[in-house]
Amino acid sequence: MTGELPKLVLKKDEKTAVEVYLHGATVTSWKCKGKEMLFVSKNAVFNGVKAIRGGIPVVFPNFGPWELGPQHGFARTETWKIHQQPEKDESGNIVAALVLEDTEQTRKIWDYNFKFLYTLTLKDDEFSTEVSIENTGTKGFHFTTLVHTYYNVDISKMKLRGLHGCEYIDKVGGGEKKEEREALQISGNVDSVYKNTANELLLSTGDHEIRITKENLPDTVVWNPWIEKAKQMSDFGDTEYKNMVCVEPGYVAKPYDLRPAEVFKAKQTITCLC
Ligand code: TA6
Repeated sequence: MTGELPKLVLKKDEKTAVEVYLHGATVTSWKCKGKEMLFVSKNAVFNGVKAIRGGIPVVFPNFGPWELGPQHGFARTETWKIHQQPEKDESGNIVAALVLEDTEQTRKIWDYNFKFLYTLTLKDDEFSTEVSIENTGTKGFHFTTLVHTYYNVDISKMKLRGLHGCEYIDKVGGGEKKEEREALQISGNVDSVYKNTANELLLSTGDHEIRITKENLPDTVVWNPWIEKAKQMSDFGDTEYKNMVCVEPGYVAKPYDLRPAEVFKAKQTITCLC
């Protein structure tokens, strides 16, 4: 039930489109070649309060548990404003932008001034999300940010390449490890924070090859809840772990210190290669 929450539709043609809700600036659909590339749980809640379970939730100003506010920060549960309606650019791509600025509500839990501009660009086989975070106040602040991208996959066939040799924090098994595998496959609960990863990763979903390219997002989180954690999530089907994986580019291993008037820019580009 996607409800009546306001959203933008970026439509290039009958087989190429993106949907993004103002709630959390959450992209909930990227159709490429007529196929839905992103996973959204059939139990996802669209009540304008809870974070939408799936698509591309925006994590800011904190990745993970946060002593000041909700896990993964407030960006994914705030209502963003339309900065630019979807429109065709000179190259025939569809561009739209949403914006989130500090409010009385956000300042109550995190007393800083910011402007987060989120620009979406849809091309034929490629979709990018650009992050621009400006410190609009007089106080410096630190933050972590990440695009929490959920992909439709057959988990029994899924392979993720590009993390070989990276150091990572294993949040399931504990400790810091080094990735020895050339291609990551998942057969259990995985929650890993890979540090200083390559700017290009290749995700084989079982049906498609998706190239994940990132700029100024040095880290990559890989997550699948598997059986027990899937059961514990009310907004996630008990067996949905079989057809999703999260591959999440972010700036999360250490916070970024943003000085007054400074702008932090980052970008994720996902391309369907076949
Ligand atoms: O990105 C992985 C992760 O941090 C996991 O630890 C898990 O908590 C996941 O995010 C989902 O978090 P959420 O708050 O959306 O349930």
